[in-house]
Amino acid sequence: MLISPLSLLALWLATASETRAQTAGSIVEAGDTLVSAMMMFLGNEEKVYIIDKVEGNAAQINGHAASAAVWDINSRTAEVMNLVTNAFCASGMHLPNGSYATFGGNGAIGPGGNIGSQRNAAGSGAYDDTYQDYDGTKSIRVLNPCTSSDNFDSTQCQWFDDPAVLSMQKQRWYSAAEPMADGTVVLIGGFVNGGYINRNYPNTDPAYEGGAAEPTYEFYPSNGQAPQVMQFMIKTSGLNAYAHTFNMPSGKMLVQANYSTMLWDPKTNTEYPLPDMPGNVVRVYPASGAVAMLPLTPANNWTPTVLFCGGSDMNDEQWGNYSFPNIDTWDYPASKDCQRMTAEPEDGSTPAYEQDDDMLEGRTMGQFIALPDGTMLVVNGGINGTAGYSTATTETPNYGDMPFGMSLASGPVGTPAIYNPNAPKGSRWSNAGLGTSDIARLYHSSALLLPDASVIIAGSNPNVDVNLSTIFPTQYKAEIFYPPYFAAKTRPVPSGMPKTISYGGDYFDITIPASSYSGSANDAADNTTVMLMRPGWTTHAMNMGQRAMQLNNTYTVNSDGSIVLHVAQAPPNANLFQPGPALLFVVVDGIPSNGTMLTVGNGQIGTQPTSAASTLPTSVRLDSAKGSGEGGSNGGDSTSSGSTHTGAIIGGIVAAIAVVGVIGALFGICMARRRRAARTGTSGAYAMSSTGASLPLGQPGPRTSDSSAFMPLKQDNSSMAWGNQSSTNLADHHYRDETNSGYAGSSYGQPSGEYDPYYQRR
Ligand SMILES: [Cu+2]
Repeated sequence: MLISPLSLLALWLATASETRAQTAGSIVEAGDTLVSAMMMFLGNEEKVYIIDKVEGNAAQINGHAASAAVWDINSRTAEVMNLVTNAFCASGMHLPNGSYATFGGNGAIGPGGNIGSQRNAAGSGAYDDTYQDYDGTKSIRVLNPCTSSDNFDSTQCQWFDDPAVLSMQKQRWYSAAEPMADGTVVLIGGFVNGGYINRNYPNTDPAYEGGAAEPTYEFYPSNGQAPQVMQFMIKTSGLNAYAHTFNMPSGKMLVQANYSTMLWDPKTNTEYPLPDMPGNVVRVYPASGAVAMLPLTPANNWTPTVLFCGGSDMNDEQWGNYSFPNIDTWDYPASKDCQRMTAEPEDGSTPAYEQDDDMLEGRTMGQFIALPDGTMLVVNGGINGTAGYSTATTETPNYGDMPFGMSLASGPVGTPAIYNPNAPKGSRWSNAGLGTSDIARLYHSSALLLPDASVIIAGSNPNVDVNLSTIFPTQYKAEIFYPPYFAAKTRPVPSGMPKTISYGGDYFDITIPASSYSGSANDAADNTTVMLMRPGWTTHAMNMGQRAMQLNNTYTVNSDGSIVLHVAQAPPNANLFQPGPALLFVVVDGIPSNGTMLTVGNGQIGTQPTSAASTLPTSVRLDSAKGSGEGGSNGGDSTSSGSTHTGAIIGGIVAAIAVVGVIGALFGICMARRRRAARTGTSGAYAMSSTGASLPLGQPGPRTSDSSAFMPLKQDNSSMAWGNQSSTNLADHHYRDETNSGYAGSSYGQPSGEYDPYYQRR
């Protein structure tokens, strides 16, 4: 029987979603996000939620440009969602019950990033008639993640976004967000309305900048306390937005901004200075270093160490002010410096920065993704410049002379790199076997660990509004990066994964069948880890709340080759891994299972129940037991990439692919031509490389946007958008939890669940 090549092509296309090659080290395109992915978070095992700033996205919802979407992991397709306030450069965090909240943003804006057509008394945008967005500077937006079995049109599956009901006490743009042990989120600092860096120059009012800076912190849910000034925000004035904040075992927070570092007690507002950042490398926005906590493991007794890599060592004057930098940042190399900080050393020694291996290349806007094999992936960013966008710098006052359009960075780095925290110094970084993307991921890009242990990479728009023709355009394409462990022929398929993890208490059992590994069962059991992974809330090269924690375990090897893992609960200190959603992976010989979404803690805001650390039975070995899985696992060797792990179905259509090979080849040629055209076309060329070294620095590219339409979102105090913000636009009756004086738990929140507007309706 003859089957036409076209029908075979149709068959191949129809089954393509189940036959995706998952080649270790590769980066593959993964559909469109509909809105540019300035922010993402993993809602559950099916859905990634995406938020953009308000801009002129073609995708519409309710008669206006959409600024939010939900992306389905299996189908790699997105659907728009409705947000009504402008989440431009907000922060975000999970809540203990698995909901997510995003905090603050910008005023209402219209086309070209101009202030919305209807203004607040202070002159910022209250609403815009075209984009139909509202002021988001105080917004608290809450989402309860849903799955395909839910009705996405129901209120419970949509964003709650009503500042008249739920809002912060202060306007915050680029605030930090970090949860305490009881799940209460601390919101720290920010700009009032926006800008390049958070100061005027000269800097005569480092606390408030005439009303443009917000040096206070507050809590969500509110404890009723008025926002308090954090002195550290004044000390670090200018470069203090999106401060890096990590809760420490004591409940103090490690806070890093500008050149400064401290431990801070959020309950008493007490500051404990730590050493300055060596080399005066700035890691916060817009230097935007890659910063993350290293995995918490039994070997380090779950002692947090934070790794700071890249950013910029531009000097104080070069940084400029609210309007723009004083220098042409795109010519200034980003830092490759890495430093470790253990702020609360186990041995009680004095905390100090420790020089770590340089990255393979300098990066601004590089981003760390903790992987379940215990390594740290860095993706995205550029080799020169900073985050942010502008129509001018002091050195280049005319927009038409800016070589990369509004982008203040250049030299996008398309090749990821992997840092192994346990490798000897001098050998911690590698990009061997890792592919290179030709999609620039600069300002407003993002990345996130997915349940199958791959990584979604999306976003990038260093432009004030949607611009599809400039050199670094608004980007809607998502990509998936497959880490080296995708070279494994067999992935573990554990059973008995729990739905909750407590702080201390009885251990639980997870079974690994013999088919999940090859070789000696004893060896496999010895090389198995159970990893609790929180992908976090990603925006601006950060994953707020990201954590990786190895749970203690012992094991029993059975004669049939199955391995029963006896797994401890999380250590009995909720400061280490704050309550809320996480993925649980079983990792055998460096090869992770799929992650199971679960809840750490009791799902409530409030003091978390703790018990004594789990007591584990002694391991039982059996020399004769062996695995029956297909061999050739990569054993965690990150250099052995290049082989392919695919679903079984792919073999069945090999013949079909062979028959359509000619068609495919023709298709491939067309695509290659189009890609070449895209790279070398009139929209301006840049070369992606692993180092970005071949970039045509200073080479002007044409641009199409109308600079006269651009109004910087932030200005110095001469701008009418500034002055003391009276915040008349938003209800001053910000959200407060109910008073419950009888509750003896946390003084920072109430256990009612009312912090989450969805809670009582679920
Ligand atoms: Cu931003």
